[in-house]
Amino acid sequence: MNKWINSLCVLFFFFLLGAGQVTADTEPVEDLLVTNAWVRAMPPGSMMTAAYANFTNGGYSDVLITGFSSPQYRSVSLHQTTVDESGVSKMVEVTQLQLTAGEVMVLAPGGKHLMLMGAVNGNPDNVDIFITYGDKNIIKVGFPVEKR
Ligand SMILES: [Cu+2]
Repeated sequence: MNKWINSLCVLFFFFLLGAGQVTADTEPVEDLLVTNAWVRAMPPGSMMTAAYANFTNGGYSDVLITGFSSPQYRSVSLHQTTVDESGVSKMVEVTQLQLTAGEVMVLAPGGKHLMLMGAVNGNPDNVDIFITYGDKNIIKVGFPVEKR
């Protein structure tokens, strides 16, 4: 039921996006859209996991994402997984994420991800993540925990 409602919301957002593009002189409805959000399910007792999503700039100007937080994890930071010359995989923190108008940034396993560290109260079924962007805008996005 919840998933069904989520899909409806996503469809509705894309409808709004499309409508915005037809009448370019109106204000954008949403400048930051978060879709396909999920958190990797971890074994009981794990203190950390990773979150993934697509970030879409549905507005007409650049969007700068500057911060992430969650009441369920002590630390939420954006990481980029890279592989160095010797084939060793490592993660580097990305402090800001700039999205140009219309850009879609995909966070996926093996690339960019949100690192959730320090589970406050065990492994949740759903993680609320607050995203700060632009001029002190904050949106709350629910990330379902999934075994993938
Ligand atoms: Cu990481």
